[in-house]
Amino acid sequence: MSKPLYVLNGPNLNLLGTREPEVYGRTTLAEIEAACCARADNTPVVFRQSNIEGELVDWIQEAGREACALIINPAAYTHTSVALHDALKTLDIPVIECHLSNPLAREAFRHHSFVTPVADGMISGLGPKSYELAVDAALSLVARRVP
Ligand code: CA2
Repeated sequence: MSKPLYVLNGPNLNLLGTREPEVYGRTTLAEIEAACCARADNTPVVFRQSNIEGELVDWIQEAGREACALIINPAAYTHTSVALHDALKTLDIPVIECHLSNPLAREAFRHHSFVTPVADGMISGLGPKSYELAVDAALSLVARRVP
């Protein structure tokens, strides 16, 4: 079986579909997981969410050992976390940063990302569709790689 695609989600994304639907929509994280699995087709997907920065660091390190590629929506840690930046920088698999909203169209404190400089690409602003396009992007980078 092929190596899985890891999809990691940061703080508060477990609330998707239940709070602030005017900002983040009505789709739940479980529905986004199902859409990612369908989009990834034969590639298995490991889909996780944590509110804890260190747990996300552990999972990024795990992805470096186990995954073919990583998609990460670091949520608020996008704008604060040197720890996530440092962990992502150690990876030699494709990394796609993914956001539901467009942080650049929001408050100034969301305009800086510690993740973008250590990602291969970033997809944002398309709601749950951002995740599906991130799956396409990650798997196309995997297919393009020389083993
Ligand atoms: O647009 C995104 O995906 C974000 O990563 C979402 C983060 C935000 O801090 C980033 O700037 C952009 C926030 C996730 C919080 O999710 C909630 C979901 C439902 C209700 C409340 C928060």
